[in-house]
Amino acid sequence: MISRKTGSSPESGFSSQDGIVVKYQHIIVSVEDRIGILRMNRPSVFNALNRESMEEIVHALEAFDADDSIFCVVITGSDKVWAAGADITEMADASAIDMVRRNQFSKWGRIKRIHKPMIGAVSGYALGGGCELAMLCDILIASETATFGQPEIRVGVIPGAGGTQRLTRIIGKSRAMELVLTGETMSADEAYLRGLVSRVVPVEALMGEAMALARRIASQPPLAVRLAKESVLKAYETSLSEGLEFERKNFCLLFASEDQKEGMKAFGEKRDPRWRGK
Ligand code: CO8
Repeated sequence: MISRKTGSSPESGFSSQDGIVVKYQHIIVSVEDRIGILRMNRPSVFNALNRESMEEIVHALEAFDADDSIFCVVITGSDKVWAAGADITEMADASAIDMVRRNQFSKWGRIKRIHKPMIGAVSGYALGGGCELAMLCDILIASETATFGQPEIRVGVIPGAGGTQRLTRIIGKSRAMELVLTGETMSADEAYLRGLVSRVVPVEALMGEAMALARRIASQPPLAVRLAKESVLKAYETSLSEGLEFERKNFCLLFASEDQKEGMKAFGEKRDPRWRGK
């Protein structure tokens, strides 16, 4: 169980069901209106993602995913920065073998397996690993100050957690190539025009917009939300005919749910459906 929000201040601890409290150092988690909120919080280094913070992020997301009372997740940073990339100081002296043995990439793979919808509310810098983390979210909302980029080339490497693949699929080869080869950044407006984010809002409206969207998703039938997310993500990983087959099977599967019966019955009775997640 994620510790519940009391009053208006978020909590930074994680309580397991047997009462053990795990304190997070680099993130703040809270729960509000059935939405799990994860805020990256390493301000002194622009939320640079070191191994500990990645451990915490994955731990919190998996805990949200396992908690039946949580229906949607919002990930955010501060007004100034989402995350300025992997922690360069932690990697600077590493050998290739160190990097292989650290096996950090398995954490990123675990984020991809989260079933609940993840909305990224991005303000300020989303660079390198920060941009890659943003692209693991299902929906991105940006503030007007959001800046996206893969500047790894400027520190002698290339993106390592999906940047060359996901950015290219989202914004197209030519512009992705420019960003990856020059390390230059893209504004929030450009990110919107190229389909990386679904809307751009003033900084002060960012969390309100993300939470309102999360609430709208949380009010939908959870099984259908889960299979809809899986089906949309499949579009990135497979051929059209395999994706259509996958979608069709998920569509048929939902006819085994009580929520499908309730949803269609409520439509006929001209009333709001009561979802049970079954
Ligand atoms: N790692 C470590 N520290 C960082 C990072 C980072 N990525 N980014 C910023 N910081 C630190 C700075 O060192 C500085 O610390 P201090 O005050 O102690 O000197 C503090 O944050 C503030 O930074 P700046 O003084 O540079 O602030 P500016 O406003 O001048 O600039 C920038 C902000 C533009 C964000 C600038 O800090 C910057 O360019 N940062 C690096 C961006 C970058 O190159 N990111 C890519 C990193 S490599 C990567 O992400 C690879 C991912 C691979 C997957 C991960 C698997 C391991």
